Amino acid sequence: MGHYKSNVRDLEFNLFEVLKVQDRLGKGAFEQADQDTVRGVLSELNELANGPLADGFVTGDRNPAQFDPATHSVTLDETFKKSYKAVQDGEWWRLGLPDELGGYGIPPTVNWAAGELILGSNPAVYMYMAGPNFATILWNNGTEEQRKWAELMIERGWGATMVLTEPDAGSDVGAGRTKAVKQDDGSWHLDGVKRFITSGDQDMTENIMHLVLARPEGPGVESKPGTKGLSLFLVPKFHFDGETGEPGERNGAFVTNVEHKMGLNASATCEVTFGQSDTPAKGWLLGEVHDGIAQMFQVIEYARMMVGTKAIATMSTGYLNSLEYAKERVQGADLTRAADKTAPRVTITNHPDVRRSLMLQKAYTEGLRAIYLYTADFQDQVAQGKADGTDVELAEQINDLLLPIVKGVGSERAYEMLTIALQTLGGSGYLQDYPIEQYIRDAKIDSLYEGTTAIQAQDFLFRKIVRNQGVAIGHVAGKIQETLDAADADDRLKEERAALAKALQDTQGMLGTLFEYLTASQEEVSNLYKVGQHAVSFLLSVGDLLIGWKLLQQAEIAQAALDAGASAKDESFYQGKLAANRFFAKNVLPELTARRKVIEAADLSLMELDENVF
Ligand code: ST9
Ligand code: FAD
Repeated sequence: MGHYKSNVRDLEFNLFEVLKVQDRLGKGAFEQADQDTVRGVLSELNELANGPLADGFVTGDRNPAQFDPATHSVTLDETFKKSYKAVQDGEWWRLGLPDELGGYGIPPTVNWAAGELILGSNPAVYMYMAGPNFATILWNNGTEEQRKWAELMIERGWGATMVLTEPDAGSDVGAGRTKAVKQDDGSWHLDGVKRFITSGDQDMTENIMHLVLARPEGPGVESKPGTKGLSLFLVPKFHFDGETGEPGERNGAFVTNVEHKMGLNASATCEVTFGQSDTPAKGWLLGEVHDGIAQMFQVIEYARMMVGTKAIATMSTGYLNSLEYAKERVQGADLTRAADKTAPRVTITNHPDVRRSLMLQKAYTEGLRAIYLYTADFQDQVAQGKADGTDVELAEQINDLLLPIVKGVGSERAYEMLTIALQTLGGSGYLQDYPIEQYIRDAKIDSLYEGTTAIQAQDFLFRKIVRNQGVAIGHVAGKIQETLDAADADDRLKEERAALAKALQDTQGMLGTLFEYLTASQEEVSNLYKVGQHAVSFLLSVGDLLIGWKLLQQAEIAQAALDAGASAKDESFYQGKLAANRFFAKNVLPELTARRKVIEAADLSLMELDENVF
C-alpha cells in the first residue's frame, strides 16, 4: 500500500450534492463535459494517485534533486521521474487548459478537485507540471509570435518557472534589482541573480520557459521604483525554432545552486543567474508592454490557489493515515475503567483525547476542502459568464477575496493539523515508516512561498476588503446570514446555528474594530501597528467562520439525506458530517469571542519596546 489516502467520496459530495456542478455541465463554457466525464476523471486520477503517482513520493524525498555545478544542471530521482511521466502521458495537464489550447472544457471546480488528488499523492510532480498552465499566460497576454510559443510549450511538453525572488527581494518583490537592457533586435538582455526558483532546472523536459520579473532599461523606457517598475520577460533555457520549437543554442540563464531543504526535496529550488557570463540571457517582453507585476499576478493567483489546495490535500491524507492507525492501535484501558488493571485494552480511538484530535482534523480538512471548492465555484461562474457574455465582476471579486483564505488559512491549519496527526501515532509518527513526518516537512513550505501568511493577511484586509469597499465580504456575510435566517432551517441543528451566528457577530466585531484603528491612523499613523499585529488573527478567524458555515451547510444536506433514507454505506458518511459540524461549532467557534476581545484590547506597547528587550 502506498502512502496516499484520498477522499473521493467527499470530493463528489462537494461537487454533486453541495455545489450541484452537474447543473452547469453540457452547456456554455462546459459544453464538452457531463457528469459521467467528471466521475470518470476523478476515478481514473484516483487510481493513478494511489498507484504510479504515489510511487515516487518517498524516493523523491530520500533522493533529493542533485545539482551539477559544472553543467549547471539538475537531475531527479528515477522513480520520481516515472511518477511525473505517468501524469504527463495521461495528459492530465489538459484539465486546466482553455478549449482553444486543447483543454477538455472541464469546470475549475473539477480541475481543483482533480488537482487535490495529484497534490495529495505527490505534490512535487504538480510543481513540474507548470508548463502548459503557464503557456496560457503567454496565450492571454502575448504577441502573435508569443502565442505561437505558447502552443509550442504545450505541444512539446516544456517546463516553466515563475521568477520573482532575489536575495534582497522576498516578500518585497519591488526591491528586485535584476535588470533587462533593451537590444537593437527587440530582445532584452537580463542581468541579475534570482533565488528560490522552483523547477529552475530538471532532466525531464527538452526546454524550460522562465517567466522573469526584471527592471527594464533602455531608450524610451520609463524607470519606476517598486513593483510597478518591473516588466515580465520570457527567457527560454534553450533558444528554439519559432515554427517547430526545435531547441538550439543554450541561453544564458544558468542554475548556479540548488537549495538543501526541510522537505519537498523532489522539487528543485534553484538559484538562477541571468547573464553575468559569456552567454547573454536573452529575453522577450511579454506582450511588448511594461505591465509585469499585473501579468505576473495572473500566475500568482493560480499558484496561491494551488498552494492552498496542496496544503489541504496533504492535511487530508495526514488525517486519514492517522485515523487508520488509531483504529488499529491498542493501548490502555477505557478511561472509565482505568483503575481496573485487568480491564481489557482498547484501540486508541476509544480515548477521548484521540477522538478530539481526530474530529478536529476531520472538521478542518472537510471544512477547508469545502472552502477551496466554494472558491473554485466562483471561478466556474467567471468562466461561464465570460462564455455567455454576462457580468462576472462580483464573482471575480469574491474569488479574489477567498484566495488568501484558501492559501493563508489552508496552509496554517494544515501544518497545525498535521502535527496533531503525527501525535495521534505516538512515537511511531516520528518514524519514516509512516508518511506523516514527510507530510509535515513537505507542507511547511505552504505558509511561506507564494506570499507568507502575514502577506496573505494584509492582502486580505487592505486589498480584498478595504480597497474593495467591503463589496465581496459583504456578499459572503449576507450569504451566511441567509443560512442563519432560512425559513426551512432544521431545528435539530439550532445549537450549531446559534454558534455560527455568534461567530459571525464576533468576526464582524473584529472587522469593525480594525476599521476604527484604520480611521484613527489618519490622525495618528501609529494606529496602523494595531492592525498589523492582528491581521493574521483576523484572517484565521474569518477562515474559522467560513469553515463553520460550510460545515453547517453540509450538515443540513447530510441530515436531509439521512431523513430520506441513506444507504448503509452512506449513513456513516452523513453522520460524520453532522458530527464534524457539531464538534466545530462547540469546540472551535467559541474561540472567536476571545480573539475578538484581544483585538479590541490592542495597544502599541509591543511596538514601543526597544529591540534589545526581545
Ligand atoms: C513562489 C512560487 O513563491 C512557489 C511555487 C510555485 C510553483 C509553481 C507551480 C505551478 C504549478 C502549476 C501546475 C498546473 C498543473 C495543472 C494540472 C491539472 C490537473 N491580486 O499592493 P501593491 C498587483 S513565487 C492581484 O502596491 P507592492 C497589482 O497589479 C514568489 N494583483 O504591492 C498591483 O497594482 P494595483 C511569490 C495584485 O507594495 C501591484 O501588484 N512571491 C495583488 O508594490 C502592486 O500592488 C510573492 O507572492 C493581488 N492580491 O508589493 C510575493 N496584490 O494596486 C509576496 C498586488 O494598481 N509579496 N497585485 O492593482 C506580496 O504579495 C506583496 O504584497 C507585494 C507588495 C509584492 C504585492
Ligand atoms: P522575507 O520576505 O524576508 O520574510 C521573513 C519574515 O518576515 C516572514 O515571516 C514574513 O512574513 C515577514 N515579513 C516580511 N515582510 C513583511 C511585511 N511587510 N509585513 C509583515 N511581515 C513581513 N520565489 C519565486 O520567485 N519563484 C519560485 O518558484 C519560488 N519557489 C520557492 C520555493 C521554495 C522552497 C522557497 C523556500 C521559496 C520559493 N520562492 C520562490 C520564494 C518565496 O516566494 C519567498 O521565500 C517568500 O515570498 C518569502 O520571502 P523571503 O523568504 O525573502 O522572506
